[in-house]
Amino acid sequence: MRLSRQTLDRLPATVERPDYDPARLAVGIVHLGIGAFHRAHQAVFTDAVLADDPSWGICGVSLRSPETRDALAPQDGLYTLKVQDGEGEEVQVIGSVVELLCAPEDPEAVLARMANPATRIVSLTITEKGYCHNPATGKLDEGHPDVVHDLQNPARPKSAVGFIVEALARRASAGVPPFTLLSCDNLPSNGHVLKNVVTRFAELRDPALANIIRELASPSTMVDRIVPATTEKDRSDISAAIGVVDAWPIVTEPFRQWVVEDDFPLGRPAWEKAGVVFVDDVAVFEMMKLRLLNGSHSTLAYLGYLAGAETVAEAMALPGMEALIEGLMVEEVSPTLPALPGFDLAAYRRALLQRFRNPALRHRTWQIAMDGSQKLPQRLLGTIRDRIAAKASYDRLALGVAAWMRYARGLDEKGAAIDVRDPLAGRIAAAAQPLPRPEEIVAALLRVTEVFGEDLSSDEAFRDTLVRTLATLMSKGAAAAVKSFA
Ligand code: CS2
Repeated sequence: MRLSRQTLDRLPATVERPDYDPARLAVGIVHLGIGAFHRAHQAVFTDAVLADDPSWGICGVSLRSPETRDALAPQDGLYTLKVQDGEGEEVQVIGSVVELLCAPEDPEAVLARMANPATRIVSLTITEKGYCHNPATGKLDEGHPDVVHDLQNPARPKSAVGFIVEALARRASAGVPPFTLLSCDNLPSNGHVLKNVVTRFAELRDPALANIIRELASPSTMVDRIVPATTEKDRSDISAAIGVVDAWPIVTEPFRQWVVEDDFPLGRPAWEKAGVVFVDDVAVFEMMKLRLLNGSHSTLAYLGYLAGAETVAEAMALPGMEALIEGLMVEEVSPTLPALPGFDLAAYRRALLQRFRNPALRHRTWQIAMDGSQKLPQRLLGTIRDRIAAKASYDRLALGVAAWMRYARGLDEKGAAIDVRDPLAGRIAAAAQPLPRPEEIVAALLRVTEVFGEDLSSDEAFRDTLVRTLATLMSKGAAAAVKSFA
């Protein structure tokens, strides 16, 4: 038997379930990129306030594969959320996703849903690379194959940007006001980045449309919850625990945070009742989270992977790693953060270390290592720029970057191939793999200016620091390099 509206009544009493009738929900939000993160974060905050207003149900769109739709549509969009740490677990069924669409199969259905006047918010978790932008400059990559395709085929788009602009064009011609755009990806000023790429794309299509888009609301957000990819074991354990089959449950940690700029001309769910924090400017929160959490995460991922740690918790247990990460946060990142009056930064950092240690989450270093070329700029390189400007040291940050270079080259410490997933993987491996010497590898990778920007690409002191760090990493190995911080 499958989890569905029909079987909700059969769930054990310990399983929390929707406090509203899922059959009465209507779609008010279209979410592009219905992956695990959305389902553990925005969909959960929304689920908590639907009893007040059932018009904010979510239509979840996959831009690539039909897997999520295939798993959840037979379950009426319902799925289980298992929240766990070393101390215990809670199990809840989430009902906020009411419709599932797979864009490549039926782009027209997605556009119709986005153009529908009842859709007032279009939110996104499409990962960094989904923005088709140059990570160093934040500008639309006009040569991106999906951008080129979508400009030529506006009614059958592939990219999120293409879908958004076509849907806005249809709304404009029908006299329907634009929806609010809500980026929930780990990019600094994600609302601005999104609006910039969308506006530029519209300019290339039709300047009149670009003028309309310039006026739309695209608040920035800071999102936070650690959500590892679901495993087969999660599926079978959770299905056994709830007594019906759930084809795609989600496992996550207790911590969750969502800070949002309050700019929703067509309204929004009463998310504040679920703990969402509304602010005028999210930039400081975003910088803090991207640099402290995600910067540490990427450092843990590359060094941990190279040293043979499969999960973040295992990487944290490597001798010296905790001291390295704590030092990175305290000595090198925190001094670059603007003041946040009344905010206890030390407690935030302590909580991060504890979250990274969570033994109940099997968060693979390989998963976080993905798409490094898109992540490095906002996680480590911006911090390094600030440290250079302040004439301050950045040895631990450089170790994170050198570990990325070592990893992205595509050969592990035993010379075996690494399954590097990154839009630039081919180019990076072609440039760096044939080269044996650290100075050559660093020089080759610094030429990737969409990662390093023109400034860092040509900064000699930065280059020398990386060469020195990569040389140590290559001669001693990652485990020993980490151990030296013990
Ligand atoms: C991680 C993030 O996969 C990654 O790159 O660093 O997904 C991280 O778990 C989230 O940003 C936590 O909020």
